[in-house]
Amino acid sequence: MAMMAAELRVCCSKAVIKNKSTTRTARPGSNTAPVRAPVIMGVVNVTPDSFSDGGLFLDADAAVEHGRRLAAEGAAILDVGGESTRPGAEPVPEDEELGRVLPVVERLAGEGAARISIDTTKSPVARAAIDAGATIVNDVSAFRFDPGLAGVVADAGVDCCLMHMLGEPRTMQIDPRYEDVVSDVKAFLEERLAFATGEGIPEERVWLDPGIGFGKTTRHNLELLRRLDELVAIGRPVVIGTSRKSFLGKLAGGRDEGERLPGTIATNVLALERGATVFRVHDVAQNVDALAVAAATFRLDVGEGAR
Ligand code: PMM
Repeated sequence: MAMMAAELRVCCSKAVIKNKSTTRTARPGSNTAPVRAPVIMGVVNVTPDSFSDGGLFLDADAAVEHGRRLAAEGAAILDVGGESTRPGAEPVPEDEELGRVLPVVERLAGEGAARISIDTTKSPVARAAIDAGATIVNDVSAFRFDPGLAGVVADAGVDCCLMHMLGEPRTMQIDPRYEDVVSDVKAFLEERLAFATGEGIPEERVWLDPGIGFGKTTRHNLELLRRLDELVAIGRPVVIGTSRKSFLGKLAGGRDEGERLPGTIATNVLALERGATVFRVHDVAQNVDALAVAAATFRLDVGEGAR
């Protein structure tokens, strides 16, 4: 477990991810959850229809400029995606997705300011992105939509993030039901981890994500966050993506996408305390600051320049 943060092999130029040590912090009324140095994954959506930034960075120049800015603000990873996964979204043809993401991955990877993650469920897109310099495959279907993608990851020797989703984006928000959402998601992630290792991906290369908002009600999302330590106990780094999602707007009395940063930060701080490692966000600078303060508080580690 103590090796996890190091296993992420993130380029650590920012203070918030400088300290890779893992310590245990007691939390009232519960077991102890490991608190790890937070790693920020900035979202670069090259799509016309993503729920909060669709259409803003469809042009490759705009997407690259956005990625540069997020890296400068402290994102250690840039997650480049060319297919929206918003509820109800239809799949995007492979060549269209490739045309959106490839020029952006090539340029951002070439600049080396951050690791590049490719947010895709398709083998050909992942393969081309890896050839262009991506070192992480973020698959929101956890190899369910294209099982051959596991072999692409294994052969390339890159990392992957496997996320839970109930069904598919087109239908996932239609009356989602679980027996116990945390146990069900945990069983799914364990099964997907076993599939990945069976396909030749070393366990150290697999990160897991509960898929906040992917076939979940507000109560499901909150239960997953409240009991995140149960997913951390699987023993792999946990990625969390609450950024600007609709349940945050509902809980705050009806906030639009652009007004959900306070809710995003609240959930990320809680997730950090419960052991999450990677935080997928749109608003990098603000989350970097918030998580630096939270991490220092949990570890009583004020870092250089703050003594
Ligand atoms: N959320 C979205 C897209 N990709 N990947 C991971 N691993 N986790 C997430 O929660 C996640 C994701 C949807 O958000 P966006 O449309 O703003 O990118």
